[in-house]
Amino acid sequence: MAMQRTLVIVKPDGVQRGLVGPILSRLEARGLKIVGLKLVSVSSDLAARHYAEHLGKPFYEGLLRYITSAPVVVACVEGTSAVQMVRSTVGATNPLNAAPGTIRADFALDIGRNLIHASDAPETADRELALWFGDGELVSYARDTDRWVFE
Ligand code: IDP
Ligand code: MG
Repeated sequence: MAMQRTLVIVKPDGVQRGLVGPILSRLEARGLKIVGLKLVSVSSDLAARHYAEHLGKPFYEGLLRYITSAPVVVACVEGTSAVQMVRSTVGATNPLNAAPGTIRADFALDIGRNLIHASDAPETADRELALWFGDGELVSYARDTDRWVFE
């Protein structure tokens, strides 16, 4: 299994509701390693670049208003197959369809307030990480617990 890095954003509702800890805890508890972390007030330019694939969709304007409405917490997490690991821990886009035990099922009700973003493919992760993190903001380090997480 290949080591990957992926982008996680605790959206404004997650920060406002005091769920940064519980959300990041679930990823940490799985064994994923945080290698980048910061609080960001999102500019409309960054929001538009991040969500460029959704331009023209009915929910696009509302989505940009949502993501720029209050600070977000952005993290880069690393682990084996991290992209898929994180997506499956996050759950389906609509909390209504998210499996119990996933973050969106356990903490959210509305597709327009679904708490968290996670990159959907390795190429997306590379593009998004470059968008949100500058040179030197991601930190490579060893964890003493790694031999208890990885065979
Ligand atoms: P994802 O976040 O699970 O990858 P996408 O389809 O990429 O889902 O949509 C990006 C974000 O746009 C969603 O997380 C959600 O915040 C918002 N969104 C998607 N579909 C709708 C919708 O039908 N109504 C309102 N917001 C939506
Ligand atoms: Mg998406």
